[in-house]
Amino acid sequence: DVPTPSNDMAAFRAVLASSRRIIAIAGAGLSAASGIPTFRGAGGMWRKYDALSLATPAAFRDSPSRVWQFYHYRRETALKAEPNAAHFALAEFTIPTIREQIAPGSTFTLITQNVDSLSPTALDAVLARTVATMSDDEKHATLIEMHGRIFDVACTEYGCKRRDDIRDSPLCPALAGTEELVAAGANEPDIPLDELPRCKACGALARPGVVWFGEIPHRVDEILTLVDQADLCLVVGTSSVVHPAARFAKQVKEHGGRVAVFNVDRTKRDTDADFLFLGPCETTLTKTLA
Ligand code: BJW
Repeated sequence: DVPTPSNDMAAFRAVLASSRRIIAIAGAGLSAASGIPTFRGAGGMWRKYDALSLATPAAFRDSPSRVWQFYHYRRETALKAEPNAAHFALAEFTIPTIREQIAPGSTFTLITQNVDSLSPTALDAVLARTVATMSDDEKHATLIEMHGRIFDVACTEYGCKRRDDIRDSPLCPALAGTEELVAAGANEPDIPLDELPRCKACGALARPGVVWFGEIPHRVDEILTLVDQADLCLVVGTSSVVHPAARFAKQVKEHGGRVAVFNVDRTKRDTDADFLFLGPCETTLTKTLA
């Protein structure tokens, strides 16, 4: 007896125009059209190992070499990727001076689970081709990368907080070419610890600057406040199985906000959806701009 969500784009645009505190929670489907594989479902990320069994602190303790090769492979893919129409559509919404679809004075915050940096790249590209400007603080406030960034290299030493955005390809000589072995599902070499990426400050072993299972996502206090205040939540290209992001839409719904889902398939969050736009988000989200 759950009501069927609407797919009426004109009605959605009216809700968008009248909402005051809007959030979008995005997942891997947002970057699928940019050639970045999703985590679950068809087109699994890494043939030999389950990607998700590598996204844990325990996996890194067990084999930093294996985990670094997995992330090196994904860094190389992300380095070549470019934002797609869905990244650009969301970027337009985050720039107050150019979004005609949202009322002046309303806020729009993009909370992405993606680590590929394509949303900040899209935001900079839209800013560069328009007369709009945004300070770094404004960008920081409107775009939250809750699971970190794949280009960040973070120190593992307790107390050393060093984190660098490094986009070198390869990140270090020992990782060169291993992406081909990963892609082929071949046995990976066991790279000695001292040849893996090291902290630029203290020389300790470094790790990918992403949030693994069991770790606390970035900026959670800020996110939870935004979720509490939101009167509209867009759920874009996420399977909504990973917490805490999985429950944001439900929380918005529970305090009387609306939910609009953009996904190629049905997901768990459809039960909370007032609107459901089934199809590639690079197509459906673009229609919201029309
Ligand atoms: C398209 C499309 C197109 C395709 N257009 N759509 C039991 C209950 C509750 C919680 C837990 C529990 N047991 C354990 C937990 C906690 C755990 C968790 O949620 N586990 C679940 C698996 C049960 N969570 C955590 O540990 C998190 N930390 C935490 O909870 O801390 C406690 C805390 C929270 C808050 C406050 C205080 C304390 C951390 C989670 C970290 C997740 N990390 C990863 C890896 C990041 C690094 C990396 O990239 O390697 O994040 S896992 C992976 O999943 C990645 C993603 O961001 C995340 C979500 O995946 P996503 O984006 O939804 O991708 P997919 O592939 O699942 O879905 C893609 C979707 O797109 C599909 O629906 C497609 O249909 C669709 N699609 N093409 C539109 N073109």
